[in-house]
Amino acid sequence: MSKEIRPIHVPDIGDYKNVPVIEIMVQVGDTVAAEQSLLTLETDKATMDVPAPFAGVVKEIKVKVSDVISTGSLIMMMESSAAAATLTPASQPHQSAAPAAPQTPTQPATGTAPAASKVAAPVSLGEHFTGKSHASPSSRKFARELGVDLSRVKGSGIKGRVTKNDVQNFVKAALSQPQGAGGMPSGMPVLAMPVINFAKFGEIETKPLSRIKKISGANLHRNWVTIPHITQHDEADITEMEIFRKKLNEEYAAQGIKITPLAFILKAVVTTMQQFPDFNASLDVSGENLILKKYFHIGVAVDTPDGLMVPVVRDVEQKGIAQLAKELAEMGAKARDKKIPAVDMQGGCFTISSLGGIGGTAFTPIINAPEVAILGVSKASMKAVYIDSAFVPRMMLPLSLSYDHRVIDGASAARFTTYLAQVLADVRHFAL
Ligand code: CAO
Repeated sequence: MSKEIRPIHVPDIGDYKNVPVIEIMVQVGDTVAAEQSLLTLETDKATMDVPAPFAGVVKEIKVKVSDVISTGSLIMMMESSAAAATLTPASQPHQSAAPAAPQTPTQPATGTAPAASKVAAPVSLGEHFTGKSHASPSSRKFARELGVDLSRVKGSGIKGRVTKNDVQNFVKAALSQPQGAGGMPSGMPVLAMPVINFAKFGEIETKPLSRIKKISGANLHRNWVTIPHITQHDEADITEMEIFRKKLNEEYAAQGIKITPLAFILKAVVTTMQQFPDFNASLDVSGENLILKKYFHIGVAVDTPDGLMVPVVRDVEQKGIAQLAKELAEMGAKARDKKIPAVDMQGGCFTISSLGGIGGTAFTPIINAPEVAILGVSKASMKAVYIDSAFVPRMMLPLSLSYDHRVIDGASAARFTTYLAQVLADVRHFAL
């Protein structure tokens, strides 16, 4: 049987031009059947698979994910046998509808694409309106075969598209859930959230979550369920620090710099991290090693109208209080104006979440992985503190340190907050 290497072109896809490739389903060397999906394209409305016009072996792939292609573009070279060389009628490009819906009507051939016409005659490309979860037809089929509910799979493809790999990873993760004796899931099963029609109980309004909330929500959820959190609470006597801060504020007012307690806390945290290097670390992917960092970049949670953002102040150990105060104010303003570039939110070693300007006495901040600890700061207040046989009024600052118990022991955490409180009580420690 004679073999022949033949080009595969994009068949007629109607009026669509420069359509991005979002998934390539085959690799060089793969043997494919006629009609098997080779790659998926996505228009702004739909996805469509380009099927193999004949059975054969993939010899060369001429495009990659994100390339844009149109009718007639060369996508692959395939070796066919003489027997397989005849195009099957089904190899025409075809359009299809949403996964839940059956096929849409076939589009007429345009006959305007000479390259495509070498491979395929009239066209009917499958358009898959993907509903809630975006996925190519082949990924949907794959998910259906495995009984996977696509709405539960997080897509890693372009625009959050669910790929076959995502479906595979979802199944792997499900199978690796801890099993008890007899292969039964251990412990209590996690119940699915009930679907409640709130309108039954009174008037409601539906407000979509902001983009920032959706992104931070997914990260917070992962960190909360995968990191064993403990929160250590303490109080720092910042009476002297506050006297000094007010003096500094008078000095720097002319330069327009406002110094809040946060600048001191930032500096005190880094002074403490220098004494406790395990707090400036991340677990590596194997979970068997700690990566210790020699730089001190601190993330600061900023409350914005669209949700929480965590810009990073770099090289805190090299900066003075006034400089830090200036950067904090600029960073907060930029975050609220949505002008923080992504790069300024990367590389943090530790995070501070300060609710001190608002109120509260303590809270449980969620660790910002891959960091191993986060400091929550609540509102300082005057308290009667028993010192040298008498109650004296002192300004006390509440601290809440959440830490990853896989990396940090409770005793280390208590030592960390104790030392941090000492540094804040006497900021001359900054100079040590
Ligand atoms: N105790 C008492 N007063 C405090 C304080 C504390 N711990 N921290 C700040 N203050 C005071 C400041 O001195 C300032 O007082 P004046 O207006 O009288 O000068 C006032 O509170 C407001 O401070 P601020 O909040 O504007 O400034 P900041 O430097 O303390 O904080 C920033 C900056 C960006 C961290 C803050 O604006 C912010 O967004 N905080 C919220 C962070 C958040 O949402 N965390 C939760 C994350 S988990 O969802």
